[in-house]
Amino acid sequence: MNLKGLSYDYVAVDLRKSEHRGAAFKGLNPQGLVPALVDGVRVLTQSVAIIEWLEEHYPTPTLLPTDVNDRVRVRALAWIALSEGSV
Ligand SMILES: N[C@@H](CCC(=O)N[C@@H](CS)C(=O)NCC(=O)O)C(=O)O
Repeated sequence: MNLKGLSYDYVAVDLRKSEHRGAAFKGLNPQGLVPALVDGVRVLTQSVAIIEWLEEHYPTPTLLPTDVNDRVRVRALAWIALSEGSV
């Protein structure tokens, strides 16, 4: 969101205090995992889904390469990183 120059309110969720397991946060994301992005009434979860949503709603500046073959490589690398121990 910073790279795209978007303004937003940041709300910290302290995992050390298990705030992500509390009713307030689970009301946003029943999975109890950060991040969660609230856009009005819509709550977005899952990092890659959030990034893809940001890219589609705010295409400039792009986070992805312009070449389709480069884009698929970036997406593959993202999924490799996320599949290492992620839910
Ligand atoms: N696949 C999810 C993974 C989210 C995730 O694992 N978040 C971690 C922090 S990086 C978390 O909330 N951990 C809390 C827990 O496992 O209890 C995504 O990409 O958003």
